[in-house]
Amino acid sequence: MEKKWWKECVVYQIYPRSFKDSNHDGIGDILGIIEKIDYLVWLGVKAVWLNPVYDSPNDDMGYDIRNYEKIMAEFGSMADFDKLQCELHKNGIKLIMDLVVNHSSDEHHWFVESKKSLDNPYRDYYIWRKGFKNKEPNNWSSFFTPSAWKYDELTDEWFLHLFSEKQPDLNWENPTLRNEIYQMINRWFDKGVDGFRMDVINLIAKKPGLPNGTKNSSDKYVFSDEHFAMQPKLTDYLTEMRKNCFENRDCMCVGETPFVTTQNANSIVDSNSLLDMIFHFELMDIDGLNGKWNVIPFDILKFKKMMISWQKALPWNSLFWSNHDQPRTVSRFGDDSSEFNRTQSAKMLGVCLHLLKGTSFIYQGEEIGMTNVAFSSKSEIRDIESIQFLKNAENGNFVDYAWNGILKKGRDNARTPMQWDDSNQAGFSDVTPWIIVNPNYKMINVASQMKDEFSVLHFYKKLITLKTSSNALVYGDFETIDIDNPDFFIYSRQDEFEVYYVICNMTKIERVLLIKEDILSNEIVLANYDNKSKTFLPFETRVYKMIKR
Ligand code: TEU
Ligand code: CA
Repeated sequence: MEKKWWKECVVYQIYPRSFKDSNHDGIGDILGIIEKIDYLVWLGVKAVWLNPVYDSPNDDMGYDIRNYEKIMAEFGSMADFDKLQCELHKNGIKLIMDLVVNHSSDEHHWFVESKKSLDNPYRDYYIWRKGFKNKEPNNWSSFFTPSAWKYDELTDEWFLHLFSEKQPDLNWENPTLRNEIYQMINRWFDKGVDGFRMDVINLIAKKPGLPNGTKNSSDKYVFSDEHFAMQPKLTDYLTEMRKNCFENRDCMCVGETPFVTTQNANSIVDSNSLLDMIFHFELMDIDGLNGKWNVIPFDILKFKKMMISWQKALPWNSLFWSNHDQPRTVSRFGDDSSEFNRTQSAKMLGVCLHLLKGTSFIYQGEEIGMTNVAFSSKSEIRDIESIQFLKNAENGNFVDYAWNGILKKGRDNARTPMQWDDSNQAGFSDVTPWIIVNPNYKMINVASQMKDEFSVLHFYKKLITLKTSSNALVYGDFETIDIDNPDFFIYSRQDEFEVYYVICNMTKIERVLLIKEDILSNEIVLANYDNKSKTFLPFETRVYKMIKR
């Protein structure tokens, strides 16, 4: 297997708005990130992915970009950015930027122009259509709103937006637009960034003719990913982008790709090497039935089979439990009902996922086991997806259901400030922040865990060191053991010199391990209990190492 720096590092995801506020306005910023570089170095991460830091009216917290080459004023200046990049590089940390090119903000000058007239040179940068019998051009619904179309009176046409009304989709069929995007990407590379996480990149090609969706076609609006995800044209665009931007650069590109499957992932990653790796959504969708809000219990066997199928399907995977769009890992997949279970399950989950084969992404706060937030009213919610969902719920009379869903799955769970210490506002800021601090910050924070060698934080540091210092854990083969065991996830990673055995009791109950392999006589290199017996305690995990002779 080809060696690459991005296979050998753990990536730390920073949501800048909620990481550290340096200038007392309650909003995290770039200078705040710089203050915390020592922490990143201590933790052992070798790359940082920043959520969008570009100029934006923040309808969708930076995923609606007004200017791709200007820094959001609340976050600082381009000089601050340059300083951050320089400081990170000095400390051996790569910088991965977010690339949001399925859509822009409606305040981007391209769209401001595009709206002006049918013959404006920028008209074709976006997807405009005549109405169908005075209604939307088709029945597509969007991620955030009932219809994916918005009417514009001036030219009597509608524009497509797969996300909010302030996020019009860019028209990738237009070669001039594509070229502008490639040049913009190259200017960021010329500044020195090391790669991109590409937002919903598999949605950029839409099916020609934009046909009506057919799922539940009795509904007025239909979610029609069959017409906008993984379309044939996508590989053409990615091939062109790779040629123009990524080829001959030592960079990393990871595509965020909803709806991708183990069957079709190979068309955009791997042999065609269009993308280095992808974020698929199968793990994120595992506890939802027909959509994220209908929450069903986490099924361990289903989880194992799914992870194994991805390990087998692709030579290289991305590994993540959470991100800025998802609830907190320990609340969702572990157990946050007691301090003991929170700590043990957070450690077990860390081992269980991050020692698989692939590049690990750790979302800020995961390393201290931050939890979901007990929001108490609508006024505390900031996320456009949750706000729109509540609005629909009010109209449709299902507010209790919606609120329950938001507490469990809402994106704001991941967006409350990083909990640095037990001082006011968790050491994030000294004024009231843009979103509430999780009230549990006095108990769960970086400072207290730094002092406790048995904390989740110290465990994560060891886990990161273990993973990144072992060839077998980076490049080694993956095999499962006792695949049908409903309680344990057991696998091995090995190269020609070493074998690692990873054993996780994924349940909150003591379990006896019955397997024919003799694993337990090997050396333990990482564990969350001091225990060597066959009886695994609640959420117990052990990593064994065997030297081959
Ligand atoms: O997310 C894409 C995406 O598929 C999400 O909308 C996801 O389905 C949703 O968050 C689950 O609730 C990316 C960004 O990560 C997200 O923050 C943006 O809102 C979205 O794209 C639009 O840019
Ligand atoms: Ca600030």
